[in-house]
Amino acid sequence: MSASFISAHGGHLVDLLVEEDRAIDLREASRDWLSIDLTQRQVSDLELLLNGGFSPLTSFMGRSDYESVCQRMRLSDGTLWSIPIVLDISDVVAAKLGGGEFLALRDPEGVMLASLEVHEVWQPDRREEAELVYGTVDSLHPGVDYLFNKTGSHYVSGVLEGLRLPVHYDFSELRCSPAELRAEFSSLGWRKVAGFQTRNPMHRAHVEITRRAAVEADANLLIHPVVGMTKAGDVDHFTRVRAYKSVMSRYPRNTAKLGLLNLAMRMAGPRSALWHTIIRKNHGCTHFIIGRDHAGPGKDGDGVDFYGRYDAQEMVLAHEGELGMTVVPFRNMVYLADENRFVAFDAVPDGKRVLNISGTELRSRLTEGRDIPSWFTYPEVERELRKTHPPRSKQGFTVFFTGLSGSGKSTIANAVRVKLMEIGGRPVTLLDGDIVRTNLSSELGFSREHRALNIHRIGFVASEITKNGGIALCAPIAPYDSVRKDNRSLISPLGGFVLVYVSTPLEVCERRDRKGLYAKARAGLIKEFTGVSDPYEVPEDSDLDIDTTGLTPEEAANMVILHLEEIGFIGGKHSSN
Ligand code: PPS
Repeated sequence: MSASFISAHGGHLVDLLVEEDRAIDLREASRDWLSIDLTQRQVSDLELLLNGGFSPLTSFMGRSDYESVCQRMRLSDGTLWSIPIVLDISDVVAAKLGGGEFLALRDPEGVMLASLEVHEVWQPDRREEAELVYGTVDSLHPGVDYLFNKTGSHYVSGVLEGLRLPVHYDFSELRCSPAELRAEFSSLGWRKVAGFQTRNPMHRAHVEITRRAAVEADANLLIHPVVGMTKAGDVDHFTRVRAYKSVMSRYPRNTAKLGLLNLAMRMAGPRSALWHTIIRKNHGCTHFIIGRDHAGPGKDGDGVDFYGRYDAQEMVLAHEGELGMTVVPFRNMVYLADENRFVAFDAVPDGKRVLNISGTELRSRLTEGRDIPSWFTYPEVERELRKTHPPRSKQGFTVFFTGLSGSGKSTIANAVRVKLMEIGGRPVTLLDGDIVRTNLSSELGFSREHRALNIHRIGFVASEITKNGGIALCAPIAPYDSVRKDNRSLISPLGGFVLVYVSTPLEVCERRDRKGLYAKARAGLIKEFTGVSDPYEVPEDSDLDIDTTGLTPEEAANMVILHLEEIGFIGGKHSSN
């Protein structure tokens, strides 16, 4: 089952994929087994276990390896390993396992990827794991958040056999296994290879660092970005990979190779850096480039960085000999404006003008459609970033009107719709309360649960419209604050979300009583009527409040249009109108 591949780069490479006959037997036998559908992170871990990216691991860790890794960064046999690789399961699944059973491990579509003969099931102390591995129990740390909020209560381990590797439909030519990379380096005669890990688009400073690293180490380059789970808010991997492909021509011909790594990052700073180095060794590297704040998760609740800027470098440097890998450390690079070159920040000559653009500044330049200087980003990279990060005037957005029945939501939303259609450039969809209740939620009533479900459905449709660059105008009562907030957090990352509170007072709505519903509600003929016999939670996070008592629909709609202009979603120099 376990083949080996010896090369100049690293040693024994684990291969857990079984022969076809065995795979057929396991698939048949699995009909009687318990199955678990793996999460995205578990699929990534499994892929690297099966293809040897995690050598010398031959399965998800058992309890003694897990505890030893947490406590002393070593497997129980003493081998250096810094991150627990465990298979978490729910208490419901755990309760069905006593040991000796087989588990079928499936991808989210149900395809069986591996079998696990269960040897151990245990309940870890997650708080202790967080303290030891991440050095914190602060849930603002994405690794801790995952451990506390998205991890099953038990871990399971045993003998792992791989039936097939997870399927990837994107960039398959760039997803090279450790064995493939080692073979390629060997056939190319690359004796020294410096690996570079990133989860960001490569700007000019990254290219400068890697080029210099190659010269310094007298090595070829493996540009090895992570395309598995990275940090929330990162540029999506599709955009990044198109950008990496375009930037490869910036390296001297045949000196650098691009490969993608389906790793689920843990953002554990120094411990992650050590892990990343071992993984790169398995992929045929002899050197590993480590810059500032490697695998850093940002700041904690007190605004302090979780790890020191160069902790990761120091950690790996301290274990270089044992790892059999050479670290190529880099300090933070800055641009010397008058000399058109990059230098380490601590090597800037006195009095020289230094330029730098932070990630936040870059995002705001993209959002506002402002220039990105070519000293910072190569034009081919900028082009790719702009495709998926258009300026606000080209992004989709949702205007979510909320307010009592008869407050004027539908009237304003309709007037805004017409005005936006007149401006043109983006498709507009009106999701009015009544329209939705007829077409999407016809089976729902007005209980708390049904109203929440109705608003979540509207939010889902609006999120799809927003994601695809359209405009969604929603006009339900949406009486509950938490449900409105769910929609904001669903939609905001995909484009704009503007909450308009149509604050027309109940007396005015009741006086208008266009549909005669208030009269019926007062007479007890309609139950759970908002404002009369059911609550309306006034929003405290509205972006715009409109009381239609003394306004014409035209005036109210104009307020919305002006607000959209003010925040950049209509107009602007990159707008098509
Ligand atoms: S909710 O709470 O957001 O799910 O409500 P919504 O989907 O906007 O539906 C409100 C419209 O349904 C009519 N209607 C009622 N409203 C409130 N409470 C009760 N019990 C009720 N029964 C029927 C009413 O016409 C609302 O339409 P608008 O356009 O808001 O007047």
